[in-house]
Amino acid sequence: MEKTFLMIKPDGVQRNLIGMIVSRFEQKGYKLIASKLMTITEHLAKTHYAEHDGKPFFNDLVSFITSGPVFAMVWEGENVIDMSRKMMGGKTNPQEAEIGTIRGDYGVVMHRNIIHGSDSSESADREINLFFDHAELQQYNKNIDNWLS
Ligand code: IDP
Repeated sequence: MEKTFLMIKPDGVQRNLIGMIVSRFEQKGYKLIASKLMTITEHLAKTHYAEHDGKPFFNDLVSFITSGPVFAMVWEGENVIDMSRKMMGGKTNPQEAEIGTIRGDYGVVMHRNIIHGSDSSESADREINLFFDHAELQQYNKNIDNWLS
């Protein structure tokens, strides 16, 4: 089953949005298989965002993402990578994200856009492995699974 890495950024944690965001993915029908509240080290931030190294916003991005705890999660389900990006808002800039999405409803500015989500299966694998040990990923069935496939 497809897996993705989602992370509520420090602004989302500070603004008490963890419960609401977890609820959206639960209610959509996705399965939470790992989560933790953690503070990202500078090294992990730079590795996670390596593709942006050298861009003008890179240093601010690293400072922001390490500025307080994040809530890191792994979710599982049908087409969860693309669908969670849609639920986040599709766009990086909350000003461009549709109302009804996470960034569209709660984000205001580009550099505080509440949530991160993997954008491909390669980045999902990479990011899950960066943030979680394999043993932290739970494998379990729910009776509701049959209603979601
Ligand atoms: P994504 O989070 O929608 O996948 P990416 O292009 O991977 O967007 O960028 C990673 C993060 O870097 C964004 O979520 C945002 O916080 C930050 N970012 C991207 N572009 C800019 C920018 O032009 N100015 C400030 N921050 C940016």
